[in-house]
Amino acid sequence: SHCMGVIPMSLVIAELEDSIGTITMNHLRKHNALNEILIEEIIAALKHFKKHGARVVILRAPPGAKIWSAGHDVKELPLTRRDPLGWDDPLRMVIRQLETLPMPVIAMIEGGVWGGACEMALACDMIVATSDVSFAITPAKLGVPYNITGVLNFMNATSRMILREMAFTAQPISAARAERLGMINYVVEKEELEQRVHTLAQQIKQNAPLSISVIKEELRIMESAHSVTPRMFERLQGLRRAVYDSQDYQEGLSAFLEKRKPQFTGE
Ligand code: YXS
Repeated sequence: SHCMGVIPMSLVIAELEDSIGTITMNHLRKHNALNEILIEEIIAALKHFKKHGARVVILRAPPGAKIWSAGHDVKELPLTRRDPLGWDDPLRMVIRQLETLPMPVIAMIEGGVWGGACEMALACDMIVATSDVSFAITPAKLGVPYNITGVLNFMNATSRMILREMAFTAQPISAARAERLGMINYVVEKEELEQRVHTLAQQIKQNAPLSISVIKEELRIMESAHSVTPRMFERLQGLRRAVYDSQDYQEGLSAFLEKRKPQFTGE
């Protein structure tokens, strides 16, 4: 459709033009931390684009952003005795929306990508990043027991040794290294970013949307085809509960909020 439309929102700018939907995460004061409102608006934009026949979606921050997204809003994580990443957590919801959207989503990245935002970027269908970008998997830094679907999403994005290095050190890796590892499609200089993403979007747009959507859904189903028995699942959930009930989990969150280094004791 040729409808040009900007949907009025507060933390996100959503535009649909010539069958390309663009979502700009625009909550700069909080470095686009993935809070409930920002996620709701991203999901609303994705649904609007699907309804209006967009062929491809671009997910970005404003041009020149220093942080693409600081990840889950730490202030929205439960302090204890509740799963920090349960089924209805906003981060889980937006990742499921991105994965089940019938059209491809290109993550157009400038600035740092942290924690849950790293999983959100990897839940997109392609990633184009500028050379300043870094990706960090941060649960171990905060004492968060990541959830099993999230870990599977990371597993589908990189190799055994790299995922363990990123998860256990919680250190960012550069876009150049991520590209060498095949985690992202392109690293480009800032001035090339718009053009490179636009070229990909145009190439996708001229192909058959029904074919693309069924291939995307086949990939999603096959990537998640792992036989985990109820017994195995419940054992992992029990292990996760012990972590989010731990002192270390509370220490991780408090240290972040108090802007100090955490002292983890293993309790
Ligand atoms: O001091 P004020 O109150 O203005 O707030 C500061 C930060 O606390 C806040 N902020 C956040 N608030 C909630 N959730 C966040 N993820 C978050 N990140 C930042 O924004 C204000 C400005 O931040 P500041 O002063 O640190 O800015 P900066 O330019 O010095 O540093 C930017 C960052 C992004 C490098 C730095 O803010 C940072 O390291 N943020 C946390 C990145 C991170 O570890 N994210 C993971 C969040 S937890 C998550 O995603 C999952 C649960 S998990 O960890 O399991 O993957």
